[in-house]
Amino acid sequence: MSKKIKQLRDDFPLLKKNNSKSLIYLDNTATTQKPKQVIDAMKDFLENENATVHRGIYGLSQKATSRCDDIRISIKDFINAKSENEIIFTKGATESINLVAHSYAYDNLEEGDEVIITEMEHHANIVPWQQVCNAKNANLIVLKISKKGEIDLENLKEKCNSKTKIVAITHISNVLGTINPLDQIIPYIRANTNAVILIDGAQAVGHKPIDLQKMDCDFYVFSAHKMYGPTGIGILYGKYELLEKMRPYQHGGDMIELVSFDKTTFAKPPARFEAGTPAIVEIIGLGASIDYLKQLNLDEINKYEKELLDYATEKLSQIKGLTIIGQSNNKGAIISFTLEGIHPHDIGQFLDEEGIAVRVGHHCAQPLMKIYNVPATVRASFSFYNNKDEIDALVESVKKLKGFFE
Ligand code: C6P
Repeated sequence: MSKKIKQLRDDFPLLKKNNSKSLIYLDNTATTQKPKQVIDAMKDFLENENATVHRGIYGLSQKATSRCDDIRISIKDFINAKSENEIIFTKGATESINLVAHSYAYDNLEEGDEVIITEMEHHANIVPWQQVCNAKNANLIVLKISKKGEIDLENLKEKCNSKTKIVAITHISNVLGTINPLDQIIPYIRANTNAVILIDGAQAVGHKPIDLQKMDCDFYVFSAHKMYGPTGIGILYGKYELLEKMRPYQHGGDMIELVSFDKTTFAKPPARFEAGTPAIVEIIGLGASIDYLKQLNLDEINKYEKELLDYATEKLSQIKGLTIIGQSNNKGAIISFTLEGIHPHDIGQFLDEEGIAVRVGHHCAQPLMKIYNVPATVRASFSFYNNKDEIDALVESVKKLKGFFE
């Protein structure tokens, strides 16, 4: 670990707090901790600059408006979108996917059309498509994954055809950790279908550099709270030529051009998709988290998090009866496992008593649990502020628990 990465932990107040035992936080896939820079930016805005946006002629409001406009540009640069008008503020990845399902899919799917997802999707990237397919008599096609937890590319080739209208795939699985080979998948879909492609980036942004012009998807979604920002704010990126043709998701203030009692015309994107007063303080927090990430070297962060993953994989694999679910060669720093004879919830509870926070359960991926024939898993997920000592503590605690059962 470089000195710079090691020092970053000091930016996170919650990790410094010492109750009876210090916290070992290994639930970064659910939500990351927040650096002081994000907390301070939000506090400072509330204390010194709070005002509404897009609605005030007075200086304070204009300043808030221009800060939010600047943050939209900063996000555009961070993910290398073509224009800031392709960046829509939503509540998070879930709302972003629902927005596309409602504003794009309901209008464009016809009976017999097909929407492709994969077996490793989070519920947020299953249920919206399932519901729109039900409503439009379209078919939800689910791509198979291998035992290791990788998308079966042959199956993708078999399933892509002229009926394929939408393909929605996760960038990184929140359970298996698999990083999907989008550099192979997206060009194949482009060459063989006219489908629009949505990538669920909830587990990727903040962990690796994202270049959307290079990736060439149509929609990309993510949540600020998984990238060191606040909850309640996220992003939908959409290619402008698609957004321009989509109808609004919600109606109300700020998304209109002209309103009369007879009819309404709508603003151009992104405003068209941002009805109501936005989550201004959260946007400020997201802006600060992007600034924070921009001063890091994400390639270096990615390498370090992979080092933690490899270390944890090696150590956990040595425990007899422990099975790692998701063994792709290309993984984000997420490790799910089961332990023979001990229910994941009991493991989670024991680890909590040891001061270790992991997630247990189905991780909002019930179909995936069924595929692996497990009721639930224990999931440890790492960030750059974690270290090998914490992994050692996790491993020792799992061994200790196992000892009680022997
Ligand atoms: N996964 C987890 O513990 P929201 O809740 O909208 O911020 O993100 C939804 C979402 C979408 N896609 C993926 C791949 C995700 O991992 C998540 C959130 C959390 O795994 C909470 S269930």
